Amino acid sequence: MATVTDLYSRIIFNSRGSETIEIDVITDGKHLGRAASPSGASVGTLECQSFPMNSPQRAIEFFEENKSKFVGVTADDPEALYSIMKEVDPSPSYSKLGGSIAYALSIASVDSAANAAHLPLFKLLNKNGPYRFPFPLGNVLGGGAHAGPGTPDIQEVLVLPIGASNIVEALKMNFKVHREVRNIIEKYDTKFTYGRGDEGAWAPSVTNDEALQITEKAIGNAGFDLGRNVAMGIDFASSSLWNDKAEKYDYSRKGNALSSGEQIDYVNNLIKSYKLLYVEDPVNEEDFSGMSLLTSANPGCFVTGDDLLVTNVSRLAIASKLNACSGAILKVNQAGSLYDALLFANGCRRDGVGIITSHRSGESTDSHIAHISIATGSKMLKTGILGGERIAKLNELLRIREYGLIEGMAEICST
Ligand code: 2PG
Ligand code: MG
Repeated sequence: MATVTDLYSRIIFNSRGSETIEIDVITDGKHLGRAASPSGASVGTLECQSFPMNSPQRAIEFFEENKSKFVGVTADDPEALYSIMKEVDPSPSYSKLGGSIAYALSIASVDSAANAAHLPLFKLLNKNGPYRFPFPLGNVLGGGAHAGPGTPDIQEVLVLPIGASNIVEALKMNFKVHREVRNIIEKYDTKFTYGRGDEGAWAPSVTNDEALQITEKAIGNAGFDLGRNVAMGIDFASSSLWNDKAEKYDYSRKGNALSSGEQIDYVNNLIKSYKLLYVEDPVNEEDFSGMSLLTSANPGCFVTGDDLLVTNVSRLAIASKLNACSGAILKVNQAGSLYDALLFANGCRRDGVGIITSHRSGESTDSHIAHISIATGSKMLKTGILGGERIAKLNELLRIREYGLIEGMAEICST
């Protein structure tokens, strides 16, 4: 067991060049743990606020005033750290401390404890396993809040290498499809400059339908069968499309708007046409009943809540009661601390909801989420596709292989 002896905080920059928080936790005077908080562009309304008064500087000042309270805590125990965070900031969503401090502090602590115990982080967080590799959920073509004008309204067209028998093969398959997507885009968008969005996905000037057709073709051109070797998925990020006043989904780049019922028909049709194995936030963040309709109509597809659930146990309880989700995004910084996120993961396993551990569009070069995905029994790990901050997580999976503790790939059948 490692005891926290020193803490340091600083402001660094994320992959978008925006300020974020990094914390160092030292245990027993010598073991360094370090973590930096990510941040989203399509943010759920009920997510933790990243910084008090939207100020990273204010977050650092508040942490520095209070950090002595964390000295002496057992760093191996996310709950012990959580209890002290709650004494410092009893608000439900860390509005005084800031979600970024809660994230960085809780992950740096277990990082340090793992170093002290000479254990990989996933094993510190889950002593007994079983441990399996999550399937990498790759973002190959994108638009929405992650890319500029002219790109699709749909935020992410995703691929999942379901036919891969090991993690190396899985990563290679995603990269191969991503390369093929670029080759095909050149035929659709003659002015394409190989531009990419926040997560490394290609960001061409094409319609939603073309984006899906391009990805389907790319899977074939890469030598894979759709739905057998590689499956497709979509993150609609529907809350970014939802116009509350008009009560419509505003596909402004395409130039039309859909009512709630039309959106559900559209999603159902896309699931059929492209054999989608995964749809994320297909309806806006308050539409639990729309999610229930999609979940019951599509037992072979992970109907997944991101902005809908915001990694929050109370939202999960509503969803489970209504059978609204077969998949749940787990983003530690939506919940705040690692302990909050681990409680959410326990709830998902209890309710039979598949866990998809996820990065944010604004990321650091940390790789902790690779370990968190294995410790929580996640079926998938969502990390964008390319760029140093995305590859950092995927390469960590390859290092984890060397421990010889992982028993193959996750079970992917949805229900
Ligand atoms: C999402 C994420 C990551 P953001 O919507 O799932 O892809 O985006 O971090 O911008 O919320
Ligand atoms: Mg999402």
